[in-house]
Amino acid sequence: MYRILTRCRACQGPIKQVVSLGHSPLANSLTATRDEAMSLPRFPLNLCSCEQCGFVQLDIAIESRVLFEHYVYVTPNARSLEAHYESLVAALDAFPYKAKPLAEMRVVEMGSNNGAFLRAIRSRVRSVVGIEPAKNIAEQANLDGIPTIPEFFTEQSVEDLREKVGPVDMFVARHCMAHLDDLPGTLRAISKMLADDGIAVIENAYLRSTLGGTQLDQIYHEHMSYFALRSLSRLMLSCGLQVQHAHVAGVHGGSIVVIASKRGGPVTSDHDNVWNEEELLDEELHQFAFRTHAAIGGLRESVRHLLSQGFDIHTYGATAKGNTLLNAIGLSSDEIPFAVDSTPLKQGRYLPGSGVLVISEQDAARKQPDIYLLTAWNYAEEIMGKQTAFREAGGRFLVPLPFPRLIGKR
Ligand code: DWN
Ligand code: ZN
Repeated sequence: MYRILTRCRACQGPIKQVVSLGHSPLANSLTATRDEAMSLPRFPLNLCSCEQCGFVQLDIAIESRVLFEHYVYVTPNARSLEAHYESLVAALDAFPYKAKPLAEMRVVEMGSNNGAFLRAIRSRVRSVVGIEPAKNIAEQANLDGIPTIPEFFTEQSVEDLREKVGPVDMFVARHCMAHLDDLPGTLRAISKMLADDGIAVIENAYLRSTLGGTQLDQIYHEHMSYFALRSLSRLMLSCGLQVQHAHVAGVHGGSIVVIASKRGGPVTSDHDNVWNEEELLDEELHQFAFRTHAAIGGLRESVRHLLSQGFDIHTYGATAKGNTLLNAIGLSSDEIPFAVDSTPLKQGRYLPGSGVLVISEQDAARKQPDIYLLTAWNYAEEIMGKQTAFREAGGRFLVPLPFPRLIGKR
């Protein structure tokens, strides 16, 4: 069901530990009962880096089938995501080294979830197809009109998929490359899916943003790899893909977007800017490890202090990130009874390790706490925007990272 890594998944060099978050259950393994949630198996959560190529990764890989075959994460409706899709499409349109205009491109996205990005780009391109391993979510995407193949995209399945939908002019992988144990195999498969003049677009949480923002909650078992431009470029090159563009977008706390091709060629000035800023990554990792311990201790003390003053605290967002946080701090439903989340698949279920019950935003309106611990901090603007009545009535938000901050007036 899992394997422990002693060597780098990118280059096979030796890996060393950067920081440990102890043992944690799988972040999206929400359960039907509180007892189940409290007795889930826990796995080590150690962030490591490669001594040879600098690639940052966990030293454990849980089997994909266990993590993703029945998935509860559904891309939420959010204005900030819509705005991001728009600017991503604009960046693809402006990318000067592509062989054909967007309007002529056949686009395939792996890990396409409910098809939110494909829906956003559909009117600008020739065709779209999603490939999504979570059968429950792929089925919904199909019903909603986004053609989606319910399969894992792997080196083994690529020939078959190329038959069905290839060759592809633009292959998109957003926030799923971190989820793969066989990253080199998947990158080789992407290269095989592409037409000779096609482009690959990869987006993922950016390591420097994770480190700079002390986003220790980005560390959980689904996130097996943590991406920076230099180490990713090296790996992609060894798999037949040359990076020609990179920029950092604001979504999910800071995400790197790279555009690569099989033929290679000139690189954009944005690429060089990102590249040049990665000089001190080793030192940033070291500082992150140090701040992580302080952040966990600080948040634990802050929450305990608020509880001892008699404030009720619920979390806003039944996020994977939040589950890392609750488990690292050691909080359970004794302290935090409810987590609010808009995803129907999560509602009525219990958070792994903490046993917190997930309720809908409608139910939450009827039992509001004094303070929401904002575990979906990447959607702070829309959530706080939705909750103006709560705030006007004196409710406050506790933003956990990079250090605890209370927002709102008593
Ligand atoms: O990489 C991954 C990222 C992109 O998504 C996955 N491995 C898992 C997942 O991580 P997460 O659960 O930490 O993701 P989010 O995007 O921070 O989740 C936001 C959660 O907040 C969703 O469950 C929906 C919920 N939400 C809400 O209740 N009300 C979101 C919005 C915008 C809202 O208004
Ligand atoms: Zn390596």
